[in-house]
Amino acid sequence: MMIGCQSPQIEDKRLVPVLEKVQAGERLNFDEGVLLYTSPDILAVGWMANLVRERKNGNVTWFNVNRHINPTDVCVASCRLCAFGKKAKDPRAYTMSLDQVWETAGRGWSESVTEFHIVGGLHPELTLDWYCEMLRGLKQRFPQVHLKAFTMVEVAYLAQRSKLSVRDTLLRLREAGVDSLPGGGAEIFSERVRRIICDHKIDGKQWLEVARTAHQLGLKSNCTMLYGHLETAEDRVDHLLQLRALQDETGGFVTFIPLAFHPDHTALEHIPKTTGFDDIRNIAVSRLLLDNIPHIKAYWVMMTPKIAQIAQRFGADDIDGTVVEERIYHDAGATTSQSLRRAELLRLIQQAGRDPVERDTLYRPVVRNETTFTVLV
Ligand code: V47
Repeated sequence: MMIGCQSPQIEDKRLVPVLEKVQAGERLNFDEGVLLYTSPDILAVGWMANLVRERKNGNVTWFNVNRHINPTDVCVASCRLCAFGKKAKDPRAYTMSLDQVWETAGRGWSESVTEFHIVGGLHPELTLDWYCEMLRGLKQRFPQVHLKAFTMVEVAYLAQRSKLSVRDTLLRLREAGVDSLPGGGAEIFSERVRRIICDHKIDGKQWLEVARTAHQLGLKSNCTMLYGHLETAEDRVDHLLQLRALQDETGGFVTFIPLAFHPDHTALEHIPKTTGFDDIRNIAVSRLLLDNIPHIKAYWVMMTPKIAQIAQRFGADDIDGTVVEERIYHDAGATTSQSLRRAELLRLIQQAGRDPVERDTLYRPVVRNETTFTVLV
């Protein structure tokens, strides 16, 4: 039977009008978003998300061969949600030298990395010039690797420290080698919640404004939402609809990544961890609400490879990459491994009945022979 002609078993009859809209390709509204978050009928919600996922991405699940680099965990902000950031005088804090950054980058090389994902704390002393030198050094040593670097929060902080506009800061970073921006730091846009979980960070409006400026300069970015802390279903829907509105304007978001809050070693340690049901639901609802963002990523480090695999049937079309070395989630108690080999990613995707396609950061297929890779443009 053709996709789109089928109908799921719907136990929660309130979802019938939503199903009709999804089948007709119509945009869902705020109340429908809240219903999707509160209905116990996860199979119906997942069925709809899978329909949209297959319309947009067919049977493909994307993955990449990447490496995370976190140059420093020193951070002037003390966000309650975070276990990664440390004060400069904390004996556990670290800051890499430029040579250490370049050496770290080279360590994942045997897997022929196509992307470096570079984020870190808001360091009170590292300058924009230092970061630009870091980027230039990476480009010089690894010219074929895409640099996905600096969250909107880091860009805003670097701009403020260097007394430049966000636009000029982004221009400097792009000139030094930034190819696109990762999606972190968005957390949840609700001011009420943001005041509690990350009151030292830029607010939601500023996050969106930095993203808007990046997109206007032609830099693509990802976007995220942190869930599973103090937010309500309404806060989640509001967050997703604000991302959707900006995407209507700029078209600059490539992937959305829902991020489950990991409470260990944070000031919010008393909050229980998210459940598998919640993780799967966030994938599905984001696929349904974000009708204009091409990809939904099930980040295996955060949700475990097992849930990320199941998510491929509930709206996700991406599983992230090899990662190699992850600190932000592991500092907050993640028990997943630090890296997955390419072969393991292939096995996970294939056993979910999907066709794995290796991509570069901007979703161009990567073709490999034994020693090199080619990006199909
Ligand atoms: O920016 C911080 C969040 C983000 C915690 O763009 C926490 O492709 C949960 O943004 N529990 C980092 N989350 C991860 C991230 C990301 C990951 C994979 C791919 C991409 C991409 C982006 O994690 C942070 C913050 O929003 N975070 N602390 C915590 N305790």
